[in-house]
Amino acid sequence: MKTHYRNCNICEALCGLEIKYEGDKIHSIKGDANDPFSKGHICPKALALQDTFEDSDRLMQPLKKTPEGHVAISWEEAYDLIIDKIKGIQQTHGHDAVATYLGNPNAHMFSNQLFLPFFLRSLRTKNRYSASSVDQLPHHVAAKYMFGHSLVLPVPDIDRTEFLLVIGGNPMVSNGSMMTAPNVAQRLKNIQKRGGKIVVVDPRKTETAKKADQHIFIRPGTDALLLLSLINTVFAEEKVNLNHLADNVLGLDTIKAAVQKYTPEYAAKITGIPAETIKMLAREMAASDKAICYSRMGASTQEFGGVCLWLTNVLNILTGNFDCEGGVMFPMPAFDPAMMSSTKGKPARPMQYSRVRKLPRFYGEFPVATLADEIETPGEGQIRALFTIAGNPVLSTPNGQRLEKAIESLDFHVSIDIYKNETNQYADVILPAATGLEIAQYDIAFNNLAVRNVVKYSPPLMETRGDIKQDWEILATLTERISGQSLSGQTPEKILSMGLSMGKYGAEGLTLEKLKEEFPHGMDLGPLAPCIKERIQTDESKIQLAHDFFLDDLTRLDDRYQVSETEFPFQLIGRRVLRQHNTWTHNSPRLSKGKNDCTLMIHPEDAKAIDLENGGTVQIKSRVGAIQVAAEVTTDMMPGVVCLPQGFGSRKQSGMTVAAERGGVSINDLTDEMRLDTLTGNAALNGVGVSLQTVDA
Ligand SMILES: Nc1nc2c(c(=O)[nH]1)N[C@H]1C(S)=C(S)[C@@H](COP(=O)(O)OP(=O)(O)OC[C@H]3O[C@@H](n4cnc5c(=O)[nH]c(N)nc54)[C@H](O)[C@@H]3O)O[C@H]1N2
Ligand SMILES: Nc1nc2c(c(=O)[nH]1)N[C@H]1C(S)=C(S)[C@@H](COP(=O)(O)OP(=O)(O)OC[C@H]3O[C@@H](n4cnc5c(=O)[nH]c(N)nc54)[C@H](O)[C@@H]3O)O[C@H]1N2
Ligand code: SF4
Ligand SMILES: [Mo]
Repeated sequence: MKTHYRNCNICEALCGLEIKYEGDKIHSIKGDANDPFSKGHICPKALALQDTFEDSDRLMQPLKKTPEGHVAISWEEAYDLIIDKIKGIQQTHGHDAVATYLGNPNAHMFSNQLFLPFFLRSLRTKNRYSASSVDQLPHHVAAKYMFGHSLVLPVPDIDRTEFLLVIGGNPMVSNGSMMTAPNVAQRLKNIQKRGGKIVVVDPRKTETAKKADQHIFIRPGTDALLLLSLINTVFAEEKVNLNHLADNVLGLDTIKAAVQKYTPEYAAKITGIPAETIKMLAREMAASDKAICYSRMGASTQEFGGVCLWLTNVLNILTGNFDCEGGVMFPMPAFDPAMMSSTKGKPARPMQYSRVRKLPRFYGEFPVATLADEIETPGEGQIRALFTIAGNPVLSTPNGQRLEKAIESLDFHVSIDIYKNETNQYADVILPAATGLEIAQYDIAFNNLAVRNVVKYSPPLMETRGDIKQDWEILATLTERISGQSLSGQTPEKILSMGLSMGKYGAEGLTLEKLKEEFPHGMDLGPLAPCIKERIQTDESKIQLAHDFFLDDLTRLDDRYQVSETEFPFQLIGRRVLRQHNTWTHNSPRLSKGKNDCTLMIHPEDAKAIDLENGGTVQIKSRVGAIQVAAEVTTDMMPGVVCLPQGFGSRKQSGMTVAAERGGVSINDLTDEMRLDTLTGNAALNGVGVSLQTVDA
């Protein structure tokens, strides 16, 4: 029996694993007690690493679509077919006729992150899309405007804070997001043990809210008002404290004037949070020199995501909790993407807008909520072919049913995935990729979001089965064949090694070789430390507090609350479940057994009003669709708000037999592709207007 150490790459928490194995047989996966960051912690989802490795539903060979369904072909035939079709389509209809969609697992594979840029450049298309615009895009936009780079992202120093205000995040289930913190449950508990306080603002009394000292219900989509009134109070009560940032911020007076009308009394009417509670929160944020306002999915995937993430930063800065211990700080990663791709001097504003709906293009991507428009609408630049790479947008982006039809109508669709899923079920070619234990592991994205500076590299553990290739090898071959240019034997390790040597710790002797040989459990590079001067990349080298880009959006915010959606009296929000990750772990038999998680949570009064009993079937209708599901009547919900999990709804046609058997409904058959944060282009997945009707048994 041998032992292997690596990080779990399923979610953002980076738990160290200790894996016992013999040949290609895995005996056990446990937490690695010697990992300096996770110290032995893991969650049940780590089992998915073994289950996907052993899964007989995994794709084992390239597949080609025929009238009789998908049939296995060789890699050579697959590549020839793809190159021939893609070149043909681009020659006839232009480069933009080919689009790409990158899904979430790309962020968890350093090799994909390093090879995708080559591939994307080779296609020379501006039609790029990804899961970012159904997730964290507002965080990046706020970062670029305020700090000068979309990847210079402030991270909560939760190990030293005394006051944590969580807006729209549920770390007890998600294990933390835009905040890499293995065993976040223990870290939260430690805040309370130190005498600190946790407050959760959420339309549902979540698993995190239940552990917190205080939970505050908020009407979905109104967080911008809450944040404006918090900042208003900080000014009104003369509690602004910039600390060491006094000479490093611009726009203080402008922000003061802008928030003046958003009093707690005004915000109370819209958010449903009493004015006194808002004032208390502002005072608590200002009173502590170790406080954090942390906003996540609930704040970013709504109609004012951009404004929310901007104001979150502003609040942390004005209360003296930015770039300091116990507040929020910038990590200093060993492989530093923000340093390697400095954007100093490049404008923050979008330089282009999408063809059909004129939505902004940030960081080379259009919002995925407009992908269907761009496929369906004829004219120059219409999308006719698509690469989906580790993504399942039919289940994960708004109005999935419309996108499913649009994708089916494409001239050509290529998918690189580990499964036949709901999105690639009609793909002309599906290329099978290695995953999890079969790939080398390093965490470029999440070291840049971690609550401590850490670093770890692990080689692949298992040989891939069947005729599977690594994503990056597939991307490299496609790149070379499309562009006609050689990548000169580049490998992910060569690029990683070079990047490490260019970074801060490289100068102190850290190399990939050293990591491999001396630090199999990973290496702790210390707690986060103030580093504003080294990180800021704005033209003035100062933090921009009050950019017109955000200020102008407040007019849209003011107008928004003049309208109420009466046809759809309830507001739908999403949730994550502890034992599943997005759409793709549902095929793990061990994770998918047990009670039905796919229920509509509803407050007892709302249920009573429509004669709905616990366990009864309810029809949910939105502008875009209708679905039926079992009800879970619970006082955890704010009245008027209902909640469905995301990631469910596996369709029978997919190749995931366990998931399809279990079924469930897709929340994105109800979410509306026309509801967006128009400022950033991020989808407004939360706060969707729906109507409910009890279905007679
Ligand atoms: N309504 C609603 N919708 C949401 C959300 C929500 O909260 N509410 N959450 C959003 C968020 S945060 C996200 S990140 C997105 C996710 O959206 P997507 O990224 O589109 O969805 P995933 O389920 O993560 O899809 C990952 C795909 O990658 C495949 N895969 C897994 N590992 C590998 C690998 O190693 N290589 C390759 N090539 N493929 C692999 C899986 O089989 C799966 O098909 O969903 C978003 N959608
Ligand atoms: N177990 C598990 N863990 C995961 C994932 C998973 O699928 N399963 N997915 C991973 C991914 S891709 C991501 S991005 C992260 C996400 O990590 P989190 O952001 O922590 O996860 P969510 O559960 O989506 O939390 C969003 C919260 O916002 C609340 N909310 C909804 N609307 C509003 C609103 O208008 N205002 C406020 N204040 N709150 C609102 C919801 O009730 C919910 O509790 O989780 C990651 N971790
Ligand atoms: S918390 Fe995330 S990283 Fe840790 S074991 Fe679970 S899925 Fe893996
Ligand atoms: Mo995500």
